[in-house]
Amino acid sequence: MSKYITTPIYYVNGEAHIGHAYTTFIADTMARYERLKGEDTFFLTGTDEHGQKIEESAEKAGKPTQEFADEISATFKNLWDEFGISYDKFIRTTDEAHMKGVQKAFEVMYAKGDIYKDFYEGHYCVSCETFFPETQLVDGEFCPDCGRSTSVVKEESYFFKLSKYEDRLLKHYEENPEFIMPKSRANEVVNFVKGGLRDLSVTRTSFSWGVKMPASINDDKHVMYVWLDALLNYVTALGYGSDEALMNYWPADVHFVGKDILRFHAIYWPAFLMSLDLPLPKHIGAHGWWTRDGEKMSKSKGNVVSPKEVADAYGVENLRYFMLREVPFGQDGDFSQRAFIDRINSELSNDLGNLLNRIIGMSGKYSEFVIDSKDAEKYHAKELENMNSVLDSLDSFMENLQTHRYLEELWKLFAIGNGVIQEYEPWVKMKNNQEDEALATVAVVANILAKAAVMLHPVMPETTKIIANALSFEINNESYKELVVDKKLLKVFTIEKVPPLFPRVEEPLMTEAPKS
Ligand code: ME8
Repeated sequence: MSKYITTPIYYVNGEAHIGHAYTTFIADTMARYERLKGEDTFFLTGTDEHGQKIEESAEKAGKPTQEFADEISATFKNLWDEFGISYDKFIRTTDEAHMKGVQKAFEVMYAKGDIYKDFYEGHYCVSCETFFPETQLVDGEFCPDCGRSTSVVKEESYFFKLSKYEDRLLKHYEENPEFIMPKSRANEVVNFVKGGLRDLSVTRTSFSWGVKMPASINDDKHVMYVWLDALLNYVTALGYGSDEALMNYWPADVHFVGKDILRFHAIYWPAFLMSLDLPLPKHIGAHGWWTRDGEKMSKSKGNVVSPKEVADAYGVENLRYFMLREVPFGQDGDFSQRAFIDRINSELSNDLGNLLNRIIGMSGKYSEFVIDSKDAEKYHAKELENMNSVLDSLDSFMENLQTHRYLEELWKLFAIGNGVIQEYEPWVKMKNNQEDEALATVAVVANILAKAAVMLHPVMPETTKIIANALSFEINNESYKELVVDKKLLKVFTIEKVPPLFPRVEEPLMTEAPKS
């Protein structure tokens, strides 16, 4: 079976911030997790480059729009490369193949009678790239989503018959209760649809920075609405409308998105797919919003957290761990250096780092860095059983996108490991001529650490590689099967010394955000 995992494609009107990094980290973790399990996985990310917002941002920057888009798109791609994000494709909506695919989709919908020409009169929020009827505005003027002032739009437009799909959408939500994850977010979508869907304006005539109309329709003054263009990236990336080469990955398993764009993914996107006679994605995973020290991040406040700055100061893998551990998927989260430092010191440094150091220390002292698991079962059947039940529980947390529960549960392994050492005191046993018992304890703990490293790998890929090297094994699908699925132990292995992986952090390593 294959798996297909996506992030939103990010607008190129500014550089990445911590919220973009969060979505990308979760998606990357999920993709790595599926690969570890041996699934043939395709992971897509990229940039969303058309629309009025980008055109205006480029103008403000005094640059030709394409050049501006090229530059910002590259900052995203470079950042993900620097962070080791394991995407299989980085799509740009200005790619020729993508634009061809969008035109093809438009033609298919048009031929089906799902697109018709009319006249749009209403309001438009450039920042959200969204149309709003007057009845939805706040104080008759402001965007109900972002609060910014909207502009009046009166123009000829092609419309997509969204209203036609109302019943089918409702039926789909009902029959697929896990379509929207977490389930708690489904209500807002269902209520929105039940409130009645208006047909969606899918072209614009008042600016030109968008995908051109298909030649067959011959109506040059229109360009495609940016959300129609953008959503289609999930299939054009697989070759829809061009070579179709990767369409076997469709439908997507999870589209990861922030809650701000759930409506587009859970309403418009499935309706477009129904019109195109393509299967619907299995899950839309909508996560919550990150604030900084309890405040909304914004450029004007100057409190936007730059993921690069955090990663430079604290390490990108510590950041991945923190973000995925800190918030239940779907809920809002707060970035504070205090909370981050606490998790580094207590969970990474104390629970995990110390355990590794103890194994290195004890194996060096007692057995010249060679570990033999021959007596592990004999002396530690109970701990091994506890360890196995933790390992068995992990999969469902990850498959339900509950990364915080996954990590919380995984950390029980370190508690078991540290607990065994404390209880059995191998240093006492060594003195009392109970060497076999002492070495069995060290072997059990080393094995616990090995299995934990395998399961932590999707979250902290490089760090766990170092742990695996220290225990003389490699993390891959084979070791996953052997150690996690078949519950085997590493038999005889040597320990390689490594410097401490998680030095304690005493003081914040970045300047604090300006307080408002
Ligand atoms: O919406 N907290 O792009 P975008 C959590 N191009 N997540 C955040 C965040 C925050 N404070 N800020 C941003 C778009 N995000 C469209 C998407 S998809 C076909 C088109 C993340 O650059 C979150 O994933 O505004 C959110 O959905 C996304 O960035 C919005 O990125």
